[in-house]
Amino acid sequence: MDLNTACMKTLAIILAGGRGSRLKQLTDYRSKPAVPIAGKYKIIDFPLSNCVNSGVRRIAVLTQYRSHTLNQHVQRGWNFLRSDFNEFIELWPAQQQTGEEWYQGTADAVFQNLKMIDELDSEYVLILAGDHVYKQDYSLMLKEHMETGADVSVACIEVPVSEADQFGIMHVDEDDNIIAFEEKPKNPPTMPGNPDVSLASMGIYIFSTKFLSEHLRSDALDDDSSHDFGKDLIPFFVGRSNIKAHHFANSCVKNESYPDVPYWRDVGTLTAYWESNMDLTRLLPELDLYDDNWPIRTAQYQRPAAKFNYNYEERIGTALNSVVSAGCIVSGSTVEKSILFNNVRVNSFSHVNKCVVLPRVDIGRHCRLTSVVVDSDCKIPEGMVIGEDAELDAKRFYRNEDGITLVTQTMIENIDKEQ
Ligand code: ADQ
Ligand code: ADP
Repeated sequence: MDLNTACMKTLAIILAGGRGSRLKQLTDYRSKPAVPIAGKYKIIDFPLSNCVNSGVRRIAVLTQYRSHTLNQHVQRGWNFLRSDFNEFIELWPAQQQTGEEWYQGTADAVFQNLKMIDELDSEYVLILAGDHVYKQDYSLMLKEHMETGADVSVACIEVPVSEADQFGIMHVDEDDNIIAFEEKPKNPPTMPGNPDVSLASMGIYIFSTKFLSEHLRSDALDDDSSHDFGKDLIPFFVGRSNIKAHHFANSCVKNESYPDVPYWRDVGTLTAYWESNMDLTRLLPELDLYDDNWPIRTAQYQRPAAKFNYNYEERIGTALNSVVSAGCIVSGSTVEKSILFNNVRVNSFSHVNKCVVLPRVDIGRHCRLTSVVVDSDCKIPEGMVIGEDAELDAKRFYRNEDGITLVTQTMIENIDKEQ
């Protein structure tokens, strides 16, 4: 089978049901794949764009936890594929297809949809997480999967050993056969000859459909298991099946400015979230969003262009080293090393520094915000200072050990009530 046909005969399943609780109150009302990122996107736009750009255009998005804005986003922004060309993006919410239970874990989420998967008559299944930021050409991973004749291919990347306890960690032999796999090990093993680095699973898997379907129905997952790919299914295959590691460097879409950096982020924590947004304000970000050859798509609404009102007397009213999205108005204030999502207002005499400001936020006059993540729809009252008094911030908002403060609408309302 040629590669084009193989891509057309691949079903991508995007697991988008998890909460991502380490993002704190940012995922109180939305699942992690629905978290806004990089000025105008949601995290799920990355795997979705990768699929479309790779030629894998039969896509099921499996949703469960707080999926309202995720559903809205996918329905409004991603409904352009043509079913008469056998291309689609469908939402597959948990719907108790196989019993009384909602999705128990990631493998169970796929298991509960096996009837639909079988009916689609696809040759391969590509399993993806809905909550990673990266650019990957899945067709290159599929090519390798076909060439090696593997039953399962697991995409992997080298991570610092200090972070390795957050991932599935593997050992491979010289032919990239996976010979050991442990999910989130307390004492992560390192790569041979390199004590600083471990080889981590990216939670991206390719299976032959028949193989996956047989094993999900068989006793690979007993009743006591957590029904999870990383915890149960992948370790089960080690030593039993032909399970191969696919190195992300072989299929990542390269940034010309950083040809040796395979960019991939699981923006799991508030600091990681803040940092990955901050990266985009650098002179040369590691993530290239301006590459026309690999566009990242999203839901687009009708919005006017961003506007900047300069106060010539006071000499303020501009944005420096910042990313400012459509519909924003920066008026008589300074925005520095920050990222403003759609429809943000920054009013006179305010200073916004190293902040991530989500859609529709209104920052009143005379505010000073430093290293703050402001959740969508917040109204920051006139004169409020955030990011300068750690103790006060910890009382009113969520402030983490790295000095990043998260401000949500509920937190602001609670301050109002106390006063
Ligand atoms: P984690 O990211 O910790 O580890 P998990 O929390 O299960 O795994 O999330 C994987 C994806 O599945 C996420 O996109 C999440 O939204 C989704 N998901 C979680 N529960 C779901 C459910 N019940 N229904 C539908 N979707 C659900 C995994 C692997 C590790 C690997 C890391 C890489 O298990 O081996 O190293 O990903 O980040
Ligand atoms: P968030 O995840 O914080 O809610 P979004 O910007 O995606 O961020 O907004 C959520 C929803 O708000 C969107 O799905 C859409 O329904 C609505 N929305 C946002 N901007 C507009 C707009 N300009 N016109 C119409 N609806 C909008």
